[in-house]
Parts: sequence; C-alpha cells; structure tokens
Amino acid sequence: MARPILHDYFRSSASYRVRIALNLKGVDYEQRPVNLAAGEQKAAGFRALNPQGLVPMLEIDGQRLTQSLAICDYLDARFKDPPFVPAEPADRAHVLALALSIACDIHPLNNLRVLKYLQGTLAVDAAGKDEWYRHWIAEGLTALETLSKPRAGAYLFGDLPSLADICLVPQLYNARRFSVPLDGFPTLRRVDETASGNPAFAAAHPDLQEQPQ
Ligand SMILES: N[C@@H](CCC(=O)N[C@@H](CS)C(=O)NCC(=O)O)C(=O)O
Repeated sequence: MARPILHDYFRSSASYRVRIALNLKGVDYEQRPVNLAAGEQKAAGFRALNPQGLVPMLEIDGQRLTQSLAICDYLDARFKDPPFVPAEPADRAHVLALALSIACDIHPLNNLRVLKYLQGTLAVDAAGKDEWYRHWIAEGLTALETLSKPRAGAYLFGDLPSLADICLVPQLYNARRFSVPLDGFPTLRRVDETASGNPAFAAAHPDLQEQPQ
C-alpha cells in the first residue's frame, strides 16, 4: 500500500480524530498541513481536493476521503484490528451515539467558520463568542457524561478504545483551550487520562504535530 497522505491542521479536532484512528490501526502516513489560520482550506488548490474546504482529507488506496467519521469508518473496514465499534447491535448503537453526540451536536457549532460568522457577520464580540463556545461544549459534555457513565470502563465503552474515545479526546482538548470547567465530568476526565497513556492517542496530540510557520 502506498503511504496514505493526511491533509490536516494541528489544532483541528476532526483531524486529531483521524490521526488517532490511523495510529490505532498502525497505519504509517504522511502529513500535509493546511493552515486554517491563514485560510488555506478555502484556496482553490485545496478545494479541488475537498470541495467542502475542510480538513481532514485522507488520500488512501487511490481514494480521496473526507469527513472524519467516514474516514474512521473506512479505516475500520480496511484494517480489522482493533475494531472501532463493537459488533453487537445495541453496543454498536451506543458507541455510535456517544461519538455522534460529539461529532454532530457539539463540534459543528464551534467550528472556525461558525465562530467567524458570529464575529464577522453577526458582530458578536469576543466575550460573546467565547460564551457561545463554552455553552455548547458544557451542554454536550453534560449529556455525554450521563450517557457514557453506566457502561464506561477504562474507556468510554468498556476497557478498549472505540470511536467514542476517538471523538472525546480532541473535544476535551478544545474544551481546555477555551477554559471550559471540566470538574463536572469525572467519567470523561478519567477516560481522557487513560487515553493520554495510550501511544496512539498521545502521538496524535496537537502539540506533537508540525505547526504552520
Ligand atoms: N464534519 C467534518 C468537520 C470538519 C471540520 O469542521 N474541520 C474544521 C477543522 S476541525 C475545518 O476545516 N474548519 C475550517 C473552517 O471552518 O474554515 C469532519 O468530521 O471531518
């Protein structure tokens, strides 16, 4: 297999998910940073690769894959171990629900383009933008703490990492960046602590990625 190419940005949490997923599957890959702060994702060159103008985008097996969860799904189908979702239907639905509660119900509200629209077009001030950011994270994590607690072990579902953890760790990184208090989320913090000791998660951390000049 040719070495896959991941177009990403060090602080992008959707990219962070795919880095974790690639690492968990043991897939070696090349990174091509797209500088979101400089607007490179909107340039014609990158839009030709991903018309959505978003990272991540993964070139693998002659395909160009977009959407982090679709990429994780591809990797899970392509590389058997370790599985990202359990096989049993009810367990599978539970893990997907945890992952989607982050990827669909928290993350999109706090995306760069949404924050820029709030500040640029709707003239929300910096304090208002930060309040917006923290509000949606706190609300989403509150639900996730309750949803995940009964079946959490070392990770969000039992003792092995799943797609839910792949989504959780980058979201908590974002939460800390914006000083969202995490005291009320003991299960989520415990799982995050476990994951930080897992090399696949640790190597994907934004601080260890190439940063744009
Ligand atoms: N649902 C997409 C979201 C991708 C996304 O929002 N990426 C962000 C970085 S985390 C981005 O490229 N933002 C650029 C922008 O908002 O202009 C996925 O999961 O891949």
